[in-house]
Amino acid sequence: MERTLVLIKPDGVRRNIIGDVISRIERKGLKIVALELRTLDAETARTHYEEHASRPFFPSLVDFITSGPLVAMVVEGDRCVEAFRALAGATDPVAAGPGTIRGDFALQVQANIVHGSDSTYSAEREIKLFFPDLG
Ligand code: DAT
Ligand code: MG
Repeated sequence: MERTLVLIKPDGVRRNIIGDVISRIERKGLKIVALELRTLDAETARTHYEEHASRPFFPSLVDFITSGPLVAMVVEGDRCVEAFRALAGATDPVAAGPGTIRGDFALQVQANIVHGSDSTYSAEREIKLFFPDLG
């Protein structure tokens, strides 16, 4: 069964919409198989976003993702990488369609509420980083 890493980023936690995001995942028919509230250290944040290390927004992205507790989840289901990316909507929340998480709740590209792995390869790497004990 395919798995993906989902984060409810610190902006989503601060805005008290953990329940709404989880509800959308469950309504879709996806299964949460691991879940943890935690605050990332900078090194873990830099590893998680390593593909963006050379981008100008990288330092700000690391500050943002470590700015408070986030919810990390492993989500399982048929084509769940693609399915969750569709639930999340486009990276830029202004371009994200209504009915998507980012489209409904966000306005700024950095504070866009959720992360979802972009491929099964990324999912495997990210799940290992967040949940090293998961089989
Ligand atoms: P996604 O989260 O949709 O996979 P991404 O991997 O391209 O998007 O970027 C990771 C995060 O970095 C994204 O959720 C928000 C932030 N980000 C992306 N592009 C940005 C930009 N041009 N300015 C500021 N933050 C940006
Ligand atoms: Mg990405």
